[in-house]
Amino acid sequence: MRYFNEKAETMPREELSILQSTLLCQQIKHVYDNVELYRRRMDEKGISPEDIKGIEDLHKLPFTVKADLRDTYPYGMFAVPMEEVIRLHASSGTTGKQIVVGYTKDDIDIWSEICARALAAAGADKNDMVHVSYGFGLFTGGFGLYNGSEKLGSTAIPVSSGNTQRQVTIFKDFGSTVLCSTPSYAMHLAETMQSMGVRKEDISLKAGIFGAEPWTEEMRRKIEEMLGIKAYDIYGLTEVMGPGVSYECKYQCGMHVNEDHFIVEVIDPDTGKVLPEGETGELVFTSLTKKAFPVIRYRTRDIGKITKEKCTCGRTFLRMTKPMGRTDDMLIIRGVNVFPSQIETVLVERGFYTAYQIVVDRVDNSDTCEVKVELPPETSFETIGDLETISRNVSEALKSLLGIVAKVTLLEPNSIPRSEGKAVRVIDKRKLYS
Ligand code: DLL
Repeated sequence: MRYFNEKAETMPREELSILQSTLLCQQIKHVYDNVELYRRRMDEKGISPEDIKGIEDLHKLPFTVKADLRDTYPYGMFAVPMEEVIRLHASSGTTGKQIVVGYTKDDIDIWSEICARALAAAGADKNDMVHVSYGFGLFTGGFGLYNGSEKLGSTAIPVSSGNTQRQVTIFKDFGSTVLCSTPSYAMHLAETMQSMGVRKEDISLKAGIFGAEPWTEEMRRKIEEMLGIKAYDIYGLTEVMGPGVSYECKYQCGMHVNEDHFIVEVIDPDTGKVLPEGETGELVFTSLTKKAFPVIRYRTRDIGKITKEKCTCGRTFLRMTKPMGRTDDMLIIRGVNVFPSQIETVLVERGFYTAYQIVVDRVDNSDTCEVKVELPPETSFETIGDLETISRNVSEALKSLLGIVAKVTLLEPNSIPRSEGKAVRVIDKRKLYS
């Protein structure tokens, strides 16, 4: 059993609650004293830091939403003087202003530790070569896993994203053993390996740590098979820290939330009511130890659920499910709610594992949906003769399993552009008209 910090990761839950309560009280005082928005919100609700005596009082505090972080751009939510901030990162938001976050030296130490925990849980140690293909820059992925690898003492290979053939050569020549990338980029690397004639037996990869975008169990199995590795999920977001907020252990049954640094709640996204363990809703995080940019009850818009059931690995931290999507990712197609990840499940189960894109439009006031999917490179010519039947079958599966009417277009291998970071899965043209 591998832990990076056994004491913290296996702490009895009663002890953890006491620790969380102590840290929460300190954090609330810190934000009340140092961040105008938190102070104003609490004053408006008639709450003072003294009213927060422990985690049982968390629900009294107001939520924080993305707009709050945007409205205070760039540094309005920073809770320490700039001289204590040693690093900035920013969210990769495609709309509106970015969200800028800061870290003190202690914040970076904590972030490094939680990423080291994730690497250790995936079986990495000092002897490993950690190949980091997440982008290095304002995006948190690259530096997060890089810091984690250094903290663990393994050898970091900070390749960043892009130049995919070169990455395959590095696998072979440098002996990379652990790959850190988005799952879609891992798939692209696997395809590139195939096209270069490099077999999984020719490289030394044994594990991958994949996150930053939704991916399905079916995709996990495919990546594991193609690269000959065990694929682990990792979750996080810029606003809360970056990667490492939660991480998977070798039992791959949900991601352990680093509860000595974050409190997670699940709420009903419509009413804001806190939901009981096991119910699906929006994930909300409070940072307990982060000093430069602490968030209190931050609404992530990610949809998931949590369980406190004991995990065979011995870690006591509760587990969250792989987020199935974001509240703002959910497509409503002719009134039917569907997440892109559900479409991915249907496709991968039917052998379409490489790349796909969902194009939603509105024609004559009615929603249309086209699922463009690439044929796998190994498709034989006999099958190609029957393209129409294949697309009809996939279309019927989408209709019967998800209730959506979609036109399925089969494309030649490699016709959908690959992303080096987060994959673009959905093109919703309806947004252009609103
Ligand atoms: O994606 C941080 C990260 C880097 C996580 C590397 C894991 C690995 P942002 O760019 O701010 O930060 O995007 C955060 O990505 O709210 C989720 O919607 C999504 N996301 C992150 N991890 C997962 C995951 C980084 N494992 C947003 N599964 C989050 C599904 C994920 N979605």
